Amino acid sequence: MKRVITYGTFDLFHIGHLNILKRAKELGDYLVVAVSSDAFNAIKGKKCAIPDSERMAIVEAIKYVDEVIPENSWEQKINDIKEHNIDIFVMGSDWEGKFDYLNEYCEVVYLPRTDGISTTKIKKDLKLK
Ligand code: C2G
Repeated sequence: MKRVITYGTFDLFHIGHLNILKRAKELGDYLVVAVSSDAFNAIKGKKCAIPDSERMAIVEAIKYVDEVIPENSWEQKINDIKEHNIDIFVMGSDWEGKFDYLNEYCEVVYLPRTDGISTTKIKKDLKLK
């Protein structure tokens, strides 16, 4: 039973988010997704259009996702990997190299981002702040 984890804000859920969750799940049998809390996004300097409770509910409803946990800090990944018996840590290629330190605890895989779509682009196209 290969267990996979990935992290994200998943604001204004779009095909890029769906693709990475689908492909993360294809790497194993069980997918845990850590969704950034509003408080943590403030630390990341990201202003979300959708509150964390709704972002978590949407991710939880995705058929590739088996479990959703909150992401409250940059530092929780090692503990999450241990606590959830994770075999593979997955992130999109925009994070390439940033989480290589997790190689000590599990396999680290960066998957190519989906071109042409991002939450920032959606906000710009909709003229949201
Ligand atoms: N993503 C993607 N293609 C896109 C947009 C996003 O593959 N066009 C991926 C990102 O690479 C990331 C995931 O979707 O792996 C979630 O993206 P965001 O919601 O933007 O998450 P981010 O703000 O990068 O938070 O500790 C890690 C952070 O929580 C990641």
